Amino acid sequence: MRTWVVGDVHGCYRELRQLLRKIEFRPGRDRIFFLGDLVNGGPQSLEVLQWACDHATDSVLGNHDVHLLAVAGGQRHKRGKDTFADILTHPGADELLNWLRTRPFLVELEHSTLIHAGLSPDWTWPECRRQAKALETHLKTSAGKENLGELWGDNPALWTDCQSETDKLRYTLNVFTRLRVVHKDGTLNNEFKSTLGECPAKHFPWFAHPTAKWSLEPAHRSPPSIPRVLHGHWAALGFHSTNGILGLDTGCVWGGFLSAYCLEENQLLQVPAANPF
Ligand SMILES: [Mn+2]
Repeated sequence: MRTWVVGDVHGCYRELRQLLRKIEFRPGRDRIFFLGDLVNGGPQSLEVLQWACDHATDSVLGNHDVHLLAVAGGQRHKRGKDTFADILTHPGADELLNWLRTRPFLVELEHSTLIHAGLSPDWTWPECRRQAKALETHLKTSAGKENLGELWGDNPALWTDCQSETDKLRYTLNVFTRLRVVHKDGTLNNEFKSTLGECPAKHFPWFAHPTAKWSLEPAHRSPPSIPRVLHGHWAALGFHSTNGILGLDTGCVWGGFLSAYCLEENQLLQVPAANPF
């Protein structure tokens, strides 16, 4: 069995098909995990979501996936730049959206953990797991479905400022789907999207915060060659590998590449965007 982890597809179905050909994807031999943001931005969100629903072993949820769920449920307005109208009008939309709604925010494989964006420096590994599970469970309830809109917003930006369950869920959604850099005091910065070199003063990439609780106590006793955490979301970072953290959003929708990483063979495969800018 080969385990492939695929970076942010964003509706780029043509590139996904090319990547699967390059992998020589065979159901039964290969399992595919997506790092979230399956949809939006590219031209074929419906086809990507359908393929993932039918063939992927799993996908973690990204910010664009959750935005789609909120628009479909009437809790958020569609934005002019959104390109997932094809899903909303599809006769099979309910089944596809239900599959998406029941995806996790954190997937643990034998040696590796998959997330879309980041981990909070204020969480130990058990807390990372607990918060992901709490948010997943919430989204599956009818109250969670109907009140998805209340999970939008930047505050509380500090874990210790969360006072209610809703605060914790909103903070958790921001950590798992929007985070790139954190202030050294642990405050989430949900706006920064640029390159590592432009990281704001007194901030660290989430995976390099020097006192992050999860980093002090490894989740897995991984062989050094196998990445401990794989994430997407940070296209400006590009392919990035440091201290067992692997970033796989290589900006396909922005004219970059679509990437897949095989955990068993430590192999990176990429295809270029069909329409490079
Ligand atoms: Mn994202």
